[in-house]
Amino acid sequence: EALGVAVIGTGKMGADHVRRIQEVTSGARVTAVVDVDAERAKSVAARVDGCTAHTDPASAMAAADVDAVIIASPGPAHEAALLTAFEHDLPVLCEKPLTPESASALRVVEAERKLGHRRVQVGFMRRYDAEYMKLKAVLETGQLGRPLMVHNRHRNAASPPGWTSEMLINDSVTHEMDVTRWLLGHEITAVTVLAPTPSGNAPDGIQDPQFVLFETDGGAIVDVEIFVNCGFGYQVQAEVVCERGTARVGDGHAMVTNAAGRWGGTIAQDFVERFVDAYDREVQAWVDATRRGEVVGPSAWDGYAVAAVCEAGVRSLRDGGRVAVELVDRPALYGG
Ligand code: NAD
Ligand code: ISE
Repeated sequence: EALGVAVIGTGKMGADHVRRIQEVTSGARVTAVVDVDAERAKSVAARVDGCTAHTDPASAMAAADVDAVIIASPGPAHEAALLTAFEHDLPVLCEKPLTPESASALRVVEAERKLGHRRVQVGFMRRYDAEYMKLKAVLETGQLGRPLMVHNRHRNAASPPGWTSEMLINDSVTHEMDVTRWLLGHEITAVTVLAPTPSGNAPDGIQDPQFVLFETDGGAIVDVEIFVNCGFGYQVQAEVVCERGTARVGDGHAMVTNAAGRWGGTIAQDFVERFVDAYDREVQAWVDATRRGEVVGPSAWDGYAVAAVCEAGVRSLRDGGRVAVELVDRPALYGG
């Protein structure tokens, strides 16, 4: 029987996940949606046969036809929804961030540890992107030697209203934090944020772009250009420099045209377009694992570690200089 999924938060990501589960994913159906905006929940539910609309995550999670939960509400609402899911022992796909601070992330880790088994997959979808998967596979063969450095570019066309300088770290560079830990198998030990004179196209008061440096416990150096008002589109690129060669993804050369004395291609305009296959693969992997009674993918521990790196990054942005990352010991549940 199909897995009954409740989707909490029906904004940009949540509504897209509802569409995905109904139209793309096999083995699941949306049985409930939740939004504090009752009208939004109702209008999304109306598009799905047998789907109920709720304004309170707890009422959806108590429903008999809800077997699993996708959390796509804003980060500050994640902790309460996660703890309620644990009370019902429901599997969860939680959009990044797990929670916005390391203290709340640690409370989630502790609650899952008390439950005694993993329940959470965090929505770090780049691990499911075909190009990033190829990059990891190449590194794992060892043919390029040891990774020494990673250069990342992360560009968005424009920042949404209400964005702050800290959100470049907490909402955007968070993906490079996860990718670094996953690709290299290292922990990030320190963060340094450098800030050029902001672009004239950045909203007033927003430090955009930023140049972020990670040091890792495996001795690698990782840089990230984050630029969320680049104007021309959505671009995510990574180049790993190893002892015997380099490997690079994200150039977007699926098709190159030649015409009228010029060559070129198109640039995606947002993450929904660029990472559509990654989200599809991520949700399918979650559904398949859940139906097998397993949990795969980025864990609550990964969510906690990234939250701790974000805090160091925000401190470096605010106070300048290099900030060390402090992590608690990794519990046995997460391989510690
Ligand atoms: P959004 O603002 O478009 O949607 C959020 C929705 O949640 C809104 O409809 C809002 O009314 C609702 N909401 C607010 N508080 C709630 C609560 N307590 N319970 C239930 N619903 C609540 O935001 P979004 O861009 O869809 O982002 C949602 C989540 O997805 C965030 O965690 C964000 O970081 C993440 N995200 C991930 C990616 C990715 O690439 N993986 C991309 C964008 C956003
Ligand atoms: C957004 O929240 C995401 O998660 C996207 O993947 C990222 O590229 C973007 O900068 C964030 O705002």
